[in-house]
Amino acid sequence: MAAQQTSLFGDSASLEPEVLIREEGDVRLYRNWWTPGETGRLFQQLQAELAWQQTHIQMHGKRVAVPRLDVWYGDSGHPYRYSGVQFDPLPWSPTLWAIKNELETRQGLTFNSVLANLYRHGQDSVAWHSDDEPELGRHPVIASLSLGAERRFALRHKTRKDIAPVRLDLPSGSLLIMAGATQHYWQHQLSKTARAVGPRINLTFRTVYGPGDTGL
Ligand SMILES: O=C(O)CCC(=O)C(=O)O
Ligand SMILES: [Mn+2]
Repeated sequence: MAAQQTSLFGDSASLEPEVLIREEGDVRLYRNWWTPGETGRLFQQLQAELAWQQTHIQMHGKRVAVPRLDVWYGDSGHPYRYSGVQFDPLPWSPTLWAIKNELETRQGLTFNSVLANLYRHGQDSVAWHSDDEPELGRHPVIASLSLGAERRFALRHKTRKDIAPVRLDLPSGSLLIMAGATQHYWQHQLSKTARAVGPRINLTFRTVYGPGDTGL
């Protein structure tokens, strides 16, 4: 029997995304961007390989631990600031570099940084926010990859009550792309859950502009 040819990019490379937001934003979901076999291997590699740390931010004058572990990787010279803290990226790890290249090849996009989040259990989360820091430029393209436990993600329009919020469980192996004016008009969150859930890794690939770069 002839050996079956397995695609480098899994079986879902040609699938069209589901469009989740098209009004005052652009959000698309590729549910099966990776095959289940790939997600298990990548989750284990990233959990072991990345320098997960506890980040603290300034909130109302107090130093507060964020409810998750995280770490920035990327090209040097592109620091990122939020909530009063500057993050200098670590040099690309081998697995992150491979994922970045696969993303760029398959989606025709380019990135210079990634924020990795590790949600250890159901009490880890990300509160409502927009990724609208000035160094992300006017219309950031953010590619968000999910691995591990399925968790509830939501988007809500900042001002318009006539546009329904979007809620969905992000499956392991999915790719969510937020582009256009999404960060300007919409906020997103990953809520806590009382369910017993395993860990989840999320990678948000971004382009961070420096003061000398055009594109701001
Ligand atoms: O974990 C997620 O799905 C979202 C993470 C996120 O929004 C962020 O890190 O800015
Ligand atoms: Mn975000």
